[in-house]
Amino acid sequence: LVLAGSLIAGGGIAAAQSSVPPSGSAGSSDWTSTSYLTDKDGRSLILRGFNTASSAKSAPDGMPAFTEADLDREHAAMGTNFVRFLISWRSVEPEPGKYDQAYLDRVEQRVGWYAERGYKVMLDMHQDVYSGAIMADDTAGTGAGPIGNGAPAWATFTDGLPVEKQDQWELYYIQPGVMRAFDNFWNTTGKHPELVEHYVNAWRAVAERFAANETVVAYDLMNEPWGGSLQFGAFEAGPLTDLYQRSTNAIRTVDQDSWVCVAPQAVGVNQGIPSALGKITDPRAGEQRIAYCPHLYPLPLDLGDGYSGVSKTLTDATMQTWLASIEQVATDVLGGAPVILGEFGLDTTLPGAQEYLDRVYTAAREMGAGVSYWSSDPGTWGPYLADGTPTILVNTMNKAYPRAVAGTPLSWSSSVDRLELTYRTDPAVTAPTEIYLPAAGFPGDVAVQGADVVGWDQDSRLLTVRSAADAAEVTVTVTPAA
Ligand code: IDC
Repeated sequence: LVLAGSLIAGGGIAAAQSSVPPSGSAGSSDWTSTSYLTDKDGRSLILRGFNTASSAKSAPDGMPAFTEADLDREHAAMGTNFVRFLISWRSVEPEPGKYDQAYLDRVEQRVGWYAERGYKVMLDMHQDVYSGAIMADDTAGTGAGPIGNGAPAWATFTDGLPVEKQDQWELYYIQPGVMRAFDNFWNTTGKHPELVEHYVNAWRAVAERFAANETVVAYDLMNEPWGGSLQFGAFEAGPLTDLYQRSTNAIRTVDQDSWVCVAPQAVGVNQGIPSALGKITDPRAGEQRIAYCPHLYPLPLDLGDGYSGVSKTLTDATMQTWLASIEQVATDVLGGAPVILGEFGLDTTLPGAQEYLDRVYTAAREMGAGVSYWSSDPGTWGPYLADGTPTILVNTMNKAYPRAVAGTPLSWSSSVDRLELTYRTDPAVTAPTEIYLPAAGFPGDVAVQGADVVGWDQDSRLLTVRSAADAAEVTVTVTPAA
């Protein structure tokens, strides 16, 4: 991402960075987030899945080119339990104040596919470079143009400033017309206070539809926020935090239980720079349900290098600062929010790709973070090429993991034929702990230590176990039966 490179290296926004609060602890590798998203039974969820999909961004009907058969293949081959499902403002609110219920029907149908297979869904209000309407073309009238996606055309005000063709999509972010569209959206120009209001109300319309839906567990309020002429502290602690608070308040008027997920400014923070996001207060009765869903895109990988040599050294350094930054926001700012790594990904054919994937999944496991990989779209970044050939992602994803834990996970690990999970029990949770075990390492019966087997279903590959009622802390070990 050249843009991040020039912003970071150029120091043009160094002044804004000084308003970033000092980092708390130094991102120790044994950091475990203190909280998890929970299901209706109160079990902690460990979420693994994909972003589905980039193909939705400019589709006229707003739907990804991802069929129920594609989901079946993913489910059988990788045992995923989570999706970050892309939705868009232009599809939700195609005309000011008119919410497209037929679009929400289509989203609900897809959510139904996931529900049938036991998944949890996070709806992601996606945008890249504001809107498809930043450049005139035959689809720009709907906001579904070929460059950019997200906002409807009626909410796109470039004020006649130019948007020139760029070789890399990220570079559109600093085109004058795009900068102005964001400045108008955030009302930095003082001319469009109505736009954020519309955005907030669009979220309320979505939440109204999915409030009673147990499969939709989270709302990712805005993909990769960009502040236009406001950056870092001036943006994140200002209009971004404000939009998150207002959206949260609006969602809570119709939906008390879904998690609200917030992300930092993308440029810079995706590459490990600290965030200046402010606290969001959840008005719901009971525990806060605010989650933190940052992205991870180390600069060398984004520029097309593999995970080797200098690029690896720099990526490792990024990981260190990124972890510290994420921990600081989740713990100190958001008060112990669960973390979902909303996006990370790379071209899986690059040298060192396997090692990088393993490294990130290990970090996510140690943090207790959910993960949605970018993305399920066919190609070398995804699990399958266009002709259906699997990439290294399929085997990388298809690992044993606890999905729903009757308490708070303290640590877990797995190899091909062994899973170990330690958790603090929660007497209020009566549902069993659920563990996914792939066929490769667990072809037949299983041996379980530390808990009683409730069920083992070799079709769904789900093992359910229950621990002794009086145990405060439990370690469960699963291996293939001898
Ligand atoms: C990319 C798609 C690419 C598309 C581009 C612009 O892979 O085909 O042209 O978006 O819409 C992000 C974004 C995510 C990007 C992804 C990979 O959130 O939308 O998808 N990425 O570039 N941030 C960093 C990387």
